[in-house]
Amino acid sequence: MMPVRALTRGISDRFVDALSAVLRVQPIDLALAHAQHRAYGQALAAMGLQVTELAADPALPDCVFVEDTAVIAGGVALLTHPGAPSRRAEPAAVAAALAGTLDPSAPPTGGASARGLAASLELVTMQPPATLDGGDCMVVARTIYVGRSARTNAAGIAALAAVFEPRGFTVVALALPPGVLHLKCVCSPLGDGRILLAAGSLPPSTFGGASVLVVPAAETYAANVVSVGMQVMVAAEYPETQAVLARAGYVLHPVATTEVRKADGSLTCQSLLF
Ligand code: CIR
Repeated sequence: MMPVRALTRGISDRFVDALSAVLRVQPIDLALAHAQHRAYGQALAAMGLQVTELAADPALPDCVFVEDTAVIAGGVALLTHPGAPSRRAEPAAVAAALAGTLDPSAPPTGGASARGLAASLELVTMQPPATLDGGDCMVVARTIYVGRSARTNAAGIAALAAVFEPRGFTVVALALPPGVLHLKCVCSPLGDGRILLAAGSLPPSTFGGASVLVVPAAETYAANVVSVGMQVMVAAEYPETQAVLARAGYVLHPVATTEVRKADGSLTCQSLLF
């Protein structure tokens, strides 16, 4: 189903302290990060999504990366237990925002599960020792690919399967190439069922019969795009990827990513679509 809403979260005042494995030659420019994040929200709106932005939490440097806090598919939002200890307080605000649509007249469902009204989302909360980052999950039709990573453990994958397999999804766990933070650092779903994949990262056959569009290895970062139908938000700094997508008929929304990249972030990680 095509997403109609996007949830984002502002940039923390402490964004400069965000986790990062990349060597920051240039420090994060906080003002530029804010400007790029505004452009990100505008691009989501231009793609036809109704955008809700949660306030940033100054105590949570990585809070802009909301994708990692939930996996949403088939009318269910699984709130994650993020792999990085410093990020474990992030899902609470996202859960509250999604639950803010609760129908007060609906009977309580009890436990960690509740049914939202406006977004029709059922909320389920992952429990430790499971850990999982949403950036490791890629939903393509009724399949959820999930990367085994430093952030997503076997119990997290089992919890994902326990929630989504009874609801008709197949969960496929994948080994990631060395040094890759999240599955969606090397691939992302396009809005028409195709997959965008960085050359040399995972074999295209990983995705069964799905049609795969390949980004040159030199532009691996740009394999992470946000898609709604034929609309694609793409990192502005990658012309070859943009040419590949334009040739394939997609409408492009280039957005600058220089500052989130300094915190190991990219495009999908800044929103939850549903
Ligand atoms: C982290 O290391 O957790 C953040 N600095 C970056 C998270 C990026 N998330 C994503 O790609 N899904």
